[in-house]
This record gives sequence, C-alpha cells and structure tokens, in this order.
Amino acid sequence: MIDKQFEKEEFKKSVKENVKFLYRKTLEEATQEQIFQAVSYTVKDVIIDNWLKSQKAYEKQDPKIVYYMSMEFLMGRALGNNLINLGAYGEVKEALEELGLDINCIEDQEPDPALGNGGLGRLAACFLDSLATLNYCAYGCGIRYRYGMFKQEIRDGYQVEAPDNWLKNGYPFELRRPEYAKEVHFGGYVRVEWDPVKNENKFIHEGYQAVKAVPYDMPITGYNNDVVNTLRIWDAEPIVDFNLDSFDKGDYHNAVEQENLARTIVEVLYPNDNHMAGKELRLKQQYFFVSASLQAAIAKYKKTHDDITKLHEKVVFQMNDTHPTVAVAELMRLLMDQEGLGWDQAWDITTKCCAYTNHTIMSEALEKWPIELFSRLLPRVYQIIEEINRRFILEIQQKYPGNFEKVKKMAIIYDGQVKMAHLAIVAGYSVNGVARLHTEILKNQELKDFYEMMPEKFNNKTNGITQRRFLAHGNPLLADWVTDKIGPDWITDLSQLSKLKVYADDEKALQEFMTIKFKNKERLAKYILEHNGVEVDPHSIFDIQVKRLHEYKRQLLNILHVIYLYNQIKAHPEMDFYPRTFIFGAKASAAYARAKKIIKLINCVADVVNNDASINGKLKVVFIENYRVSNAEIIFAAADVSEQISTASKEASGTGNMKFMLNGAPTLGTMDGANVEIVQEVGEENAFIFGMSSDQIINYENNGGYDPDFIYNTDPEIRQVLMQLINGTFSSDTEMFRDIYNSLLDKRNMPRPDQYFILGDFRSYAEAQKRVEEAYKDEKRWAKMALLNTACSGKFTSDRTIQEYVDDIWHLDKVIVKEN
Ligand code: 26Y
Repeated sequence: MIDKQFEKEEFKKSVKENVKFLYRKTLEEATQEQIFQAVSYTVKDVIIDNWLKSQKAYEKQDPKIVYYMSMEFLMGRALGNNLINLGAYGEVKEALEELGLDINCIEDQEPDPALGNGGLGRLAACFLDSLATLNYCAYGCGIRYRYGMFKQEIRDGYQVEAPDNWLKNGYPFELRRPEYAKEVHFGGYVRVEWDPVKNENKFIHEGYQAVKAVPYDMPITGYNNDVVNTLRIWDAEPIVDFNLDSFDKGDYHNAVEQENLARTIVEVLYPNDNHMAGKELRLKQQYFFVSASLQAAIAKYKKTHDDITKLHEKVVFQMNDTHPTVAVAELMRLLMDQEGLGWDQAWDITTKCCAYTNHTIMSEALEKWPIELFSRLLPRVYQIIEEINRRFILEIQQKYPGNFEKVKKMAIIYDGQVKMAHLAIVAGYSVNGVARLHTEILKNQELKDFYEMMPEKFNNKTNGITQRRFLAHGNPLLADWVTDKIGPDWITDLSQLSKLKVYADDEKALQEFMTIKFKNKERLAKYILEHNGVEVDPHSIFDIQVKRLHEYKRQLLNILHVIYLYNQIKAHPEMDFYPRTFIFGAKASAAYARAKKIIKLINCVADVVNNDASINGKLKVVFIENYRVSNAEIIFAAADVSEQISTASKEASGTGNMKFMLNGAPTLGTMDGANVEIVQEVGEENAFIFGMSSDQIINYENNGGYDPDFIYNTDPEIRQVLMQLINGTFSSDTEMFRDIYNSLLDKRNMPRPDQYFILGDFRSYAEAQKRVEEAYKDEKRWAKMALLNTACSGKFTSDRTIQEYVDDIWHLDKVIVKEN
C-alpha cells in the first residue's frame, strides 16, 4: 500500500506548500531546482516517519548492528532511488505530470553526492541499499567531504578538473545532528603515570589539537519494508571559536592551527583510485571519522548495555579496505584508556568486532605509513600498534622458530613503515576478497604467509550490485518488461530472473527485448548529442567501456584496437563492416599523467575518426564527459557490448561488469575478477572471452619471458598502430603520445615495458572483437545472448552478497519494522 502522502492530490498540495514555505513563491514562479527541493522535502517527510519507526523497532528488538566503515560512499542521487524504494515512483511521476512537470528534469536537478572514487565507494552504497532492504540494522560511517569527486570537463581533448560543490544549494536528504558531536585529538604526546590504585601505568594524551566531529545523517531506505537506516558522515568544526583567551595563554599559534585543522580535514575527497599517495591529511581524515564513529558506536551500545566486554555480541565493524584500519588501534585505545579494560580483554573484544575486506592486490594501492608521520600524528594509537606488532612477532616466532624471513614479510611495522593490511589481518577475525579468483590469489600469492598462519580467517564474498538502482530506476522499460513476464519479485529476489530463460527462443519476447534496448540506445544517443555534441547512430553496435581510467583496466588496448579497425576500413573500403560506436567514460586521478594522456588520445582518435568522411560513419568514437552514477544508469541500459578487459589478475572483481550484464549486454572480457563467475553463470557461448589467464600473467611477472618488442617487430599491423602514436596521425605534435608509445616498448619503463600486456593480448582481443561482430550480425542469436545475460545475472545482486556477509561474518538479526 502506498503512503497517504504520496496520493496525488495530497502530494501536489505538499509540493506547492513547500515551494511557498521555502522560497515564498508559487509553483509557476519557482525554478526547476527549487521544485526539486520542494519535492525532496515532501519525500523526506515520509522518510522521517519511517526513520523514527525504524529507530523504535531497533530499540525494542536490540539487534546486532554492523557499522560499515568506509572512506567512500558513492551514493548517486537519492530522490529517484527513494521513490523507487518507497514504491511511489509511478504515482509521483503522474502527480508531477499533472503539475506540468517532468520527473526526469526534476531528478536532474539533484547533484550526485559523489563521496567516492569508483568501485569500492559504489559497492558501499549498494551494500547500504541491500542491508536496509533485507531488514538489517546497519550504519554507514564516513566523511562529509565538502567537495566530492571532481567534475570532469573535457577541453581540447584534455581532462580538466572542476570542484564538485555538491552542498552549494543545501542537500535536502541530510540531517545535522549536533547533539551527537564527538571530539577527536591529533598530535601532542603521551605522558605515562603510575596508577597506585589499579597498580598499573596510565597513559595520558596531552598537548594535542582537538577537532569537533559533527555527524550528518542521510536516510537509507529499504525496499517496501519501511526500514530506514542511516549513513552517518562526519563534518569537522573547530572546538571553540577563535578567541583571545588562548592568545593570553601564549597558545595563540596552537589555537590558529587547531582551527585550520578543522577547516581542512574534510575539505576534499582524495581522487586517487587504487593508488597510495601517502599524504598526511589523508591519515588525518581516516583517524577523524574512525575515532568519531567508534566513540558514537560505543556510546550507543552503553546506553542500553552495561557490560562493555560483550560489545562484540551487538556490534561489528566492517573495514572497507585498509582505509579505516586505524579503527583496530583506536578501539583498543577507547577500551583501555576510556573504559578501563586491560590489554587482554580489550584485544579479545577488538578481534571479535573487526573484520576486513581487501579490494586489490596491486602493490601501489597498499597503504603504508611512515613511522615518523604516524607516531607524530597519533602518538597513543601508534604506541598501541607497536604493542600489537610486538606480540604478533612473538607469535610468528613461536610458530616458525628461527624463521626471520617470516618476521620480515609479515610484521606490521617494518622498514620504517606501518603496514595497514597486516594490521587489519592480524586484528580482524575475517579477511575477505571480493571475487572467487581474487580471494584465491590472496590466499595463494599476495597474502600466502598470512593464509598459512591463519587460514580460518580467509573467505570470499563475491561483489554484487543493487537491482533497485541499476534496473528498476535506471532502465524502467526493461524493468516493466521483466515484471510483465515474471512478476515483480525480482526486485527483492534477483534469482527470479532465471525464469526469463524460457523466453530465450521466443521470437516475440526477443523482439520486445531488443526493441527496449534500441529505445535505450536512442535515449543515450540523445544524451550524447546534448552533452557532447556528437551524433551517433543507435543502429550501430554500442560498445562501451566506462570505469576509472587506469593502465591495468586497459582503455589503451581498446583505443589501439579502434585505430587498428580504422586502418582496416581505410585500407579496404569495400570490406563488410558492421557500424560500431565505441563509447568511453572515465575519470583519471588528477595527478596520474599517463592516464590523462590516454584520455587525450581517445579524444584525438575520436576527432580524426569521427570527421573522416571516407569511412562513411562506420566507426564512431565518443568520450562521455564526467562519467558518474547518474549518467551511468543511462549508459548501462543502452549497452550492446560490455568491455571488461583488465590484465588478468589485476581487477579484484569489477562491478560495472555486473551492471552491464543485468541490462542485457554480453561481456567482452578477460578471465579476471568477477568476469570468471559471470561466464560461469551465462555460459561461455554467451560471452566473448580472450587473453592470457591470470596464471600466465603471474608466471610472466615472476619468471620474465614476455617481450613486446618481438610482437612489434613481427606484427606489421600492430607496428602500424604504434607508429601512428608518434607520426602525427592523431596529433600534429609528434611528441604528444611519446610517453604512451614508450610505456609499451621502452626497456626503461618500470618494472618492464608493457607492464599490462597490451601487445601480448592485442591479437586475441581483435579476434574476440571479430566474434562480437559476427554474433551481432545474426540478429536472433544476438537477441538470445542479450536476454540470457539478463536472465543469468541473478547471482550478482548485492542482496546475495550481503546475505553471505550476514551468514558468514556478521551474524546479524533480522528486524521487523513494517506491521502487516
Ligand atoms: C590507498 C588509496 C589511495 C586507495 C583509494 C581508493 C586505494 C584504493 C582505492 C579504491 C579501490 C577500488 O575501488 N577498488 C575496486 O573495488 C571494487 C569493489 O570491490 C572492485 O570491484 C574493483 O575490482 C576494485 O578495483
């Protein structure tokens, strides 16, 4: 049953009232943005009631709570998603129509809350959606960055970063909670004092700078169950306003610095994806939100429980990669220094409360902090890590007497650095990878020593995505069609999609399926025309690669292949070639020079190819500016081909691959990350797999023997493509792409030329692309393939992933909020 406030007349009245109340305007006078605000306030009203109701239910039922600790939450827009989850989307759409308003335009007014980089941040957002939908009590804990992921503009083919001032007009879906503010301390020193009563040392932190952490809560609605959970993101404020008081105390400098710290700490999200930069401010951000979140969790627990030693029965902290790993030491500190427990008791609780998810094996993404920096910024926390390390080394020596190699490889503190992954593994009771292959690589390669010492901790949780956003909201045509065929249960039980398999040979159903795909391609074509000024033909194959730009993801392989195709069409104008549109979307980290050059290359190739009349529009290349959650929804819905072409072993899981599959796009990919499981579900005949295996890659990496020069010298077509990077074909400046060229061939490129095996996989990729073309030409075969991808995507819902986390790691209790 739909909420009374969403009944059309009621809703329209409320929107009008909000416009009047907020802006002193009539609906006719209000801007679209103001109407967005007014609509959101109406929706928020309903949500607040459910929020209160959920809170009450939790208080009564006292369930175990998971705190999902993450530096990143890539939420995307909330309005449409909330309407879907509240079951009010259709009703509201019609009500707005009656007011002469288009719901899409209203939704477009909302800024994307982009408090994350890519996969890891979006995964956190999908998890929150699933937790609420599955009736689990959960908090997301993060940072309220003033500026989220930068906005990308393309100027003259180059990426230019613009600030993302998402709070400019005020964000309607957040609630400031000053009454829950906490203090966080940085710097200073630790004084040791003998406590004669307890007969032990007391550690007193002094001379620190303090910052006030003020929480802002965002509601996370479950699907049709009245559950509203909370994403709690922390803002920083100065403890006291600047005052002369401190000046008098001769503390003027410290007072100014303390205020500065509060101003800078949450200023901006670091735009590095899978690359550690070692910036002091980032460690401050980590400790800031971790300390505040733990203090809040403990305070909440103590409100209704008096035995802190049973904390683990009601609380679990899941650490999204190592970024919040300082939590284990901070929890130890709070339990010992604030709650008065001894080391052993505190350790026992901590190691029952903390669990760690690993999202990468690439060494450049592993967090290591210099001892000097760490101990200066967090002196007491560092002491505790030293003690954890000391005790762990004793354990290693006990288990492997005389084996100093082990100590060297496994220590938490070594070579002047604090290794956060080691800390997370030692203190966590669970260590999980994010796809089957990834977890196997962790166990057998990267974390082998730890796996051998504590195998019981290791487990796999293959990632998933929420179908509420990426099908119900992003692809309404397909969503309605699916519901028409199999009923609406797929919205909360995606395994239902397998019922669509019976339509795999049903011509009428296949035709309907492909007509929807075509309409979605028209929608994307319109978007591209409006935003990029490029005309694309929805009859062509939409071949799409959207994800962060990174060498290991091999956008370069894709664009080099485009050049190769271009050369072929030019050389053989008569050849049979099915028209293709290659679509890219990717942000490069602002400091990642080579990644930015690859964006420039894609745009330069687009310029040449799109303007070459001699190829009759058979090839088009489009770079979609500012790829983000909101346009992603449109892009996935319109894809014919999903490019998942990372160097095998490098992509931990991938989640874009799942979004494409759900929307009926076959995967063109390597046997990497979750692609392996996608192929297993859909069958090899419904995917296009190519390239070296992860074993082959790892073997080359360990034993050498890979020689891109040989390929260059023996394959004239590849050589031609590479020569075109430096002979003026795509830029009159022949030095423009020299670095890219060198990265593939120059022996001085570290650790070796063509580190990502682009030339090694090129032929295999081109051949797979040929198979794509052949398959696409056979309309019926393609339609069946596309439909089967949707039908077999049930495993990849984040609902399944979350249920596995609950069963194997968190052990949460289901909560009932909605009375029937
Ligand atoms: C240390 C630091 C600067 C850093 C910041 C962000 C390191 C890593 C990241 C982000 C990593 C990330 O997004 N990893 C991706 O996680 C996804 C969800 O598990 C995976 O699907 C994807 O393969 C992986 O690259």
